[in-house]
Amino acid sequence: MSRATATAHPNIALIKYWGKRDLGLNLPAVGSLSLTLDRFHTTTQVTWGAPRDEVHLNGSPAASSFARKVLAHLDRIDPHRPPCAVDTHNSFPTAAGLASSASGFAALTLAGIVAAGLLYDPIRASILARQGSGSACRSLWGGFVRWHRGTRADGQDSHGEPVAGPDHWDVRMVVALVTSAQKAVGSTEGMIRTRRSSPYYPTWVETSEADLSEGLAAVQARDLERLGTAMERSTYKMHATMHTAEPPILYWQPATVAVLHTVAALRQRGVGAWCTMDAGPNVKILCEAADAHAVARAVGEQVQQVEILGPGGDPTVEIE
Ligand code: 2P0
Repeated sequence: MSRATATAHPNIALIKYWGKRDLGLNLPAVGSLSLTLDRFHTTTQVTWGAPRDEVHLNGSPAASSFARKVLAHLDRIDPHRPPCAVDTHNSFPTAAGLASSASGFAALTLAGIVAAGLLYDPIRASILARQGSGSACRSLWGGFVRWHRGTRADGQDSHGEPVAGPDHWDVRMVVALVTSAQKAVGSTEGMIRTRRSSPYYPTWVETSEADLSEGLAAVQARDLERLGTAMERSTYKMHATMHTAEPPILYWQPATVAVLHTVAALRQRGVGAWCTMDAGPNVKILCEAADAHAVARAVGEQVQQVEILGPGGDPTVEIE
């Protein structure tokens, strides 16, 4: 029996991943760019060689669909593995569009590899994490991370790559929590429906490469207006494909729209702040560290909770 505990941070996409070119291997239709966050984290302990397969989430036995996904992921690490026990905790709401699957599968991959006694190689780990949940392949590093779309059918060239560390640029993500309820349409289902039925989907795929180049250049130049503008464009285009799917997928709540207007008004007054939204109603606002408290105050009345997060570091792992 051996045991390892890993901690990984979620990441928020600045240029979005939406759509799969291969469902089985979780290969994306587009490349993406993210910022790994500090403070929020998933901690996952894997016991390699337990009396039986067992999965706990936030202190309780996990639902069977969640447990199946977790155990299937350990099978990817070693198809001949012994029974394993997994105990995982999120320091923030699970499955509410706050990227818990990203930090979750990154921590599970890292803890699983180390508990199994295998050599840890971040690129190999990123390829594995991607198969658990696409965005997880970006949480194997801190700071700004690019996910290469790749072209190979076996997915070996589709993984994360660190672009700039957390110290490169001291920006903030103000997370405006509209609700911590679990989302009605999961990301995977949403992506499949969008690809199948939205007339805007081909345009989303065709134009994403230009947004990614723009985002990468803006990060290198530490140009917030350039990055914020590209991020909002990528967000609105992604949500346009959801809104035009059949049946439509509308994650936005009234408070989501209220926050979007508040941030646009802040910008009119000269505050550099830009919005992004994922597969859920919460809004994340990118701004300078010096403006974060003013932004949080401006949107605070409109939502349940506001959190200010900065760039986070690499995942960590300990062997017991
Ligand atoms: C992203 N999202 O780039 C995009 C933007 C949501 C909207 O990655 O199906 O949990 O497990 O690969 O990674 C959320 O989807 O989806 C996501 P799967 P994942 O962050």
